Amino acid sequence: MLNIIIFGAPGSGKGTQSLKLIEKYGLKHISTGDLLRSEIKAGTDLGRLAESYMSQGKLVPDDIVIGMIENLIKEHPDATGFIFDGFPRTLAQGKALYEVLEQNGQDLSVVLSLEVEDKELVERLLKRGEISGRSDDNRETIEARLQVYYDQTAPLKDYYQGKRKLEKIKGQGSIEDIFASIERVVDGLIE
Ligand code: B4P
Repeated sequence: MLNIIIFGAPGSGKGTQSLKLIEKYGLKHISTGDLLRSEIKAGTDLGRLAESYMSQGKLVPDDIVIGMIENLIKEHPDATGFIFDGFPRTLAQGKALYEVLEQNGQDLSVVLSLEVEDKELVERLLKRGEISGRSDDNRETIEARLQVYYDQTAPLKDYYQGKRKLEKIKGQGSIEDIFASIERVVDGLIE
């Protein structure tokens, strides 16, 4: 069973590399960003609440996101493993994930941390904003998201380093070269 967290700042390529991981290793992809965006699109109460945070670059409250993840893990008892993309983003989420995996008889395999300089993150997200139509891909919100990342999410790196689960991956360069670095780590876990 492979349970992988793909970790990094906004725009670091978590979604991009997750797609390649699914293709190669056949894991169940759980992207909290995608889940929240589909709630917004469906016009649910949860979606309206999420949008009020996301459009300002803030994190959606922990209890909402943790509840979504718990349900998904329980709904897929036969999965060969999960890729957690964009989750956890706070220490509380990290601790909740450990508990829910444990309750389901599973463990965390690795945290792949995509390391990208701020300047490139901003450039990528502004470029994505030209085509994505995402309300959070504009300069002001991108800067707020980066600040939230350093304040609330980056401390998780120390948490996972302490658990000897953190693997830093150079997240700049071609998508293929970055994935090759990821493959080396993941293949090493399987062998
Ligand atoms: P997410 O949907 O997780 O999005 P992200 O951090 O912006 O993007 P990601 O890192 O996946 O970047 P991508 O591969 O697309 O979060 C959005 C919001 O949802 C958050 O701000 C928050 O409000 C909310 N949310 C989500 N999860 C939450 C949680 N757990 N708790 C609370 N709130 C939560 O790459 C970005 C761009 O770069 C793309 O255009 C891509 O094509 C390009 N790119 C990728 N790799 C590249 C490379 N190597 N070179 C050049 N460009 C590259």
